[in-house]
This record gives sequence, structure tokens and C-alpha cells, in this order.
Amino acid sequence: MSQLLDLLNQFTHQHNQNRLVYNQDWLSNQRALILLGQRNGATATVDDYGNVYLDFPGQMNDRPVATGSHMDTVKHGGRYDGLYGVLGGFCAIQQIYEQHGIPKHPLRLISFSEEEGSRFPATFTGSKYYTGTLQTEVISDKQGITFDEARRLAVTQLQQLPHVKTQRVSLPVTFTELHIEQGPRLAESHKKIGLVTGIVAQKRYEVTVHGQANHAGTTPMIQRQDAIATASALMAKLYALAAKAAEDLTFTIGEIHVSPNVSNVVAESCRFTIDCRANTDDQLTAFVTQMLQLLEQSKRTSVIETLCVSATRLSDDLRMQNAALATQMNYSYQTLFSGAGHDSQIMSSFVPTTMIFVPSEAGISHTPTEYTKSADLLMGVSLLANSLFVQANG
Ligand code: HGY
Ligand code: MN
Ligand code: MN
Ligand code: MN
Repeated sequence: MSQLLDLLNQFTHQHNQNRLVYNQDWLSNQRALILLGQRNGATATVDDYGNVYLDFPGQMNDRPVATGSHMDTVKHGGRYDGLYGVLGGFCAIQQIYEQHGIPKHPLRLISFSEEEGSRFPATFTGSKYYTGTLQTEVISDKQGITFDEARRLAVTQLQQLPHVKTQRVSLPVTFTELHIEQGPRLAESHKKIGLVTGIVAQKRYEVTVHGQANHAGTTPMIQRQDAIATASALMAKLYALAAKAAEDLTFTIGEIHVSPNVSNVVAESCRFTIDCRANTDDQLTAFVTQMLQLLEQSKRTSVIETLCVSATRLSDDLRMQNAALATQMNYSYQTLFSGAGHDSQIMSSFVPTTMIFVPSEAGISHTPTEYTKSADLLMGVSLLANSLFVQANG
């Protein structure tokens, strides 16, 4: 089982966590995954968005039971978010063939191309493309490279690898995603496994406050249209509004871009992002309605919605099956709701879907200090292996 730890080291070079979709680290990891799968009896397929599917044989040649997660991570991210579900899924499948031989139904490992929306302002593009729910529009990264240019360049290199199929892939029977919790609940409860009941509703926006560039020394305060002054007053009001909202609501301004961003020039524009989430669609809608009214009242402000995902209920049957397995294995577990978004949110509209969490030390994630103990990583893989084994022989 140290295969998982070796693979994590190999796939993260122990330093860089900049696996932004279609960049060099992303490409080398997807390539390494394809070669790893082919060396272990899998048929590899790469679709036109760079999702990698490794199909392992079953005694019957019917729809597979699937596991997987996303290969990309946020900028300045951690070692485990997404990648643990891909490599842990691979190790769990290997465990089944080693210990039990060929299962009745085939098994599929999916490495989704992109989930985070960290390089381009588009999220879940891999699982949305897989499920046929992706609305494409022309978008570019901060260097002006378009999503489609980056996609074609990277995916062509994967699709040219020997023995790689290049087609769309049909949906599996079920989907199970292994993931770090990325929050504090398991660390606080000292439970080893989290079985996920549902995933938050999420909306993201891009807000631009327009001002007028001018001289920092000669422009009287009363005559300024200072975009930073307007934006910072607006942000303070938004945080105050969020503080009064539903208890589980989260409100984050994660990015701020100022133009021209020069110390002796009054700011011409200030663009910032909003990420807000709540356990139910109603709670989120109630907050967002007030938030948009606030933004409308503010002068010279434009707002674009960049993400909208509904709250998602995951499969109770699969979760209860995993609870029974965890009990048999003597693994302490708790059910919990996910404040992080996941590809399972997209998959669950099409096939029965469940998630298995392992603890994040001190609940930290989306930073290089993201950490999960090896023993916890391996327990997650063992439970996943048993879960997939039961499903693939059902
Ligand atoms: O932002 C999230 O919730 C996830 O990590 N994409
Ligand atoms: Mn590297
Ligand atoms: Mn993430
Ligand atoms: Mn993730």
C-alpha cells in the first residue's frame, strides 16, 4: 500500500502544486497516469477536454463502476486535493484485482481535467463535459491564452500517446469520489472517515468598480473617483451582510485586481471576486438577492456571475453501504455535509454518487500546508476498495 505514497511523491515532485489545467505539470501528470494505467492492464481513453479514463476489465463487458477525482488544483495549492482521489482510486482498483481477481463488472478510474476554476474562470469543466452539461464560451487566462488554445495544445499531446482511445465515454453505473475533507470536522471529532450526505450550493461573481485614474498629489479628495475607496467601502458592507446571514453561509473575496495598480495614481478600476455558499439553495438565494441589491446601489459597479451550482444530495444507499463497510472494518466514521464543491456534485445528477472523506490536519486545505496522515490516506483507500469491490460484484 506504500504504492499510494510513492505515487503521491511522483505526481507532486514534493514541491510544486501548480497543477493548473492544461499546464506542464497537469500534462505530465495526466501522461504519467495514462502510462501507469496501461502498464496495469487498463484501456486508456482521453476525451477532447483532457479527461483521462482508465478502464479495467470485468468478467462481464457491461457498464463500469467508477471512481476518480480531478487532476487540477488551485494555484498555490496542496498535494492532496483532487490528486488523492485519482491516485487513491487507482490503488483501490489495484487492490481489488490483486486480492480478488477480475470482478464481475468492469471498473473505471476517471481523472477529470479541471474542477477548480483556478486558471480560467470556468469550473467543473471536466465533469460537465463528461456529463454533456458544459456550456462553452470564449474565456482566457490572465496571460490572455484562451481556454480552447490551451486545451487543444495539451489534449493533442495526450491523444497522440500510443494505444490511447480518443472519444467520448459513456456514463458509469455509479460514481464514488475519495477526497480529503478540506475542513475541520473530522480533525475535531477524531473520526477517521467522513461519509458525505450532500454538497453546498455555490455562486461565484466577478465585481468591477469603475473610477477615474488621476494624480495622487494634485487631485483634491472631493473631486476623485477613486475605485479602491468605493470598492473597499462596498466590501465592508458585503462582509457585514454576510455576518448577518445564515450560520453556515460562507462569503469569500479571494481575488482583487487594481488598475493601474501604481502607488501615486488614483485607481481607475478595482475588480474583485465573490465566492458564496450555503447548505441550501434557498439560503443562498436569500443572501445573494440582498447582496446584488447592495451592489446595484453602488455607483459605477458591474457584476458578472461566473458560477452557479445547486446544493446536491448524494446517494443515501451508497453512503449507508459504505457505513456498513466502515463498521465491519472498525473504521470510526461520521456523516457530514461538504462545504467544498466536488465533481460528485455534477455526477450525482446522472448516476448514484457518493463521497468518502479522510481528515485534513487542522482542517487546512487549498494551501501547500494541506496535509493528511499516511495512515488516514491508506484507510480511505481500503474503504474505497471494499466499496468498489461490493459494487463491482453486485
Ligand atoms: O472550491 C472548492 O470548493 C473546491 O475545492 N473546488
Ligand atoms: Mn514540477
Ligand atoms: Mn479544491
Ligand atoms: Mn477537490
